[in-house]
This record gives sequence, structure tokens and C-alpha cells, in this order.
Amino acid sequence: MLLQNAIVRKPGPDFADGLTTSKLGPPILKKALEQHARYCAALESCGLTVTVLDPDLQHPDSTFIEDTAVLTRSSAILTRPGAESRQGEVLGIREPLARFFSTLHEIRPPGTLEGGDICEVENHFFIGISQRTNEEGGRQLANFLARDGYTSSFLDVRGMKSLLHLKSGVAYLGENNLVVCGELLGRPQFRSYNLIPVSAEESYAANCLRINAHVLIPTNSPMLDACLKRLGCAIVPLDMSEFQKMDGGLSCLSLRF
Ligand code: CIR
Repeated sequence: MLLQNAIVRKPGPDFADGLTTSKLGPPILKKALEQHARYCAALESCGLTVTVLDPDLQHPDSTFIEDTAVLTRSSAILTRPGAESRQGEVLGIREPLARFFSTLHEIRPPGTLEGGDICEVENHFFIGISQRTNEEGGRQLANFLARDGYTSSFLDVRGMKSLLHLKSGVAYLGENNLVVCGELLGRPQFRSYNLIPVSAEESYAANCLRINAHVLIPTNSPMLDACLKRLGCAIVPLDMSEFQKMDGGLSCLSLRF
């Protein structure tokens, strides 16, 4: 699918107060803002028009905007993050999405769902059931997706403590190519794909991002870089160090459509 737009939100002054499990130390805001600006420039160089939203001063994790919505060709589904401190972020994405989508749905309690758990593969959506997305949230999403003509299936990743979200460990690059890390490699649901394994040392790079003719990957992922180049991918490497410190990867910094 040709992507044309992205919505991003700049990190705010309290970015370092967000949720994290990483032991990489506190992020440096100035550096995060520079990395964010380069991320936006990379999206533009891949052909996207980027809408940049102001920081949400109430929500330190709100730069990880992917978690607040799931987008299809014809509708936007506002999520209900499983992390309570993030639930208020959704309010701030309704109006920006309404500029582009005439149909908006929302995940309602007791459902919880974060966009990082949703992996779109052609006309199918894998819905990760995780610490953040529950089965009720997954069922509500599956119903909205079915109305728009998509199929979906659940993938339980609750046992995989190293994964915050499903997409922390898997990325679809088109043409049947699926980048997959760790235990997810053995999942029967992925058997029909051309699996591109990511080693444990480079597990952070499993969250890479295809945008039209390019694939964005984090810097310092030489094995994945070489592997994707062999497949003919045009790679855009991006330094994501400050976002990694807050458990965020390439996909979580934008909503793309
Ligand atoms: C969180 O723990 O919710 C944020 N600090 C990171 C969210 C990353 N989101 C994503 O991978 N989709």
C-alpha cells in the first residue's frame, strides 16, 4: 500500500518521566529532539507528508503516538492503552485523525489495546495479546477490522517478557517478507512467510519500518542491515538511542497511512 501521510508528536520536556524497563539510563531531551527531527525528515524523504503535533505536556510517553490508534484504508480506531498513565493520550489524537478519517471508532472498557501490538500484513492484522492489549480489546478491534474487510488473528506474547508489544519482535516488509526475532520465529502463524531472523544482539532492530520504497532500521544493526540489502531493500539507518532508553522503537513514533 502506498503510504502518503504520517502523524508524529514531538517529545515534551518531561519525556524522561515516561514508562521504561530499560537499563540504558535517562534519555537526553536535546538529543531526542534531534533524533526525532531526523526521523521526520526520513519519513519525508520516503514520500510522506508529515503532520507534527506539539508535545502533550500531560503525557510523557505521548511521542510514542503509534499506540493511540490503529488505521485502516477507511477508518481510524482510537485505542485504550493498557498502561493507565497513557490512556489520556488518546484524547489528543482524535481531532488530528478526524482531519483525515471520516469514520472513527474507539476501544471501550474493559478492553485495552495499544497500536504497538498490531501488525498489519496485507489484508490481515496480527493482534498481539500482551501486558498492554487484552483479549477484549483485541475482539473489539477484530470486529472493526472485519467491517472494513480485513481478517485478523490473535498472537499471545504475554509469556515473552522481553517484548513490550508484538511489534517489538516482528515487522512486515511487504512481498511476504517478515522480520522476526527470538521465540516468535517458531510461531506456526508465521510459517508461510519468508522469515528474516533477527539475532538476540540486534533484537531492538526487529522493530524496523517499511515506508514505500525504503526500510528504516536503527543504526548499529549490521547483520540485519546486510541481510536486508541482500534482499534488495533501500535502507535508511536512524539513531534511536534516546527512544530506546524509553522502550520505544521506530514504528511507535508515527501513525502512517
Ligand atoms: C511505554 O512503555 O509505553 C513507552 N515508554 C514506550 C512505548 C513504545 N511503543 C511502541 O513500541 N509501540
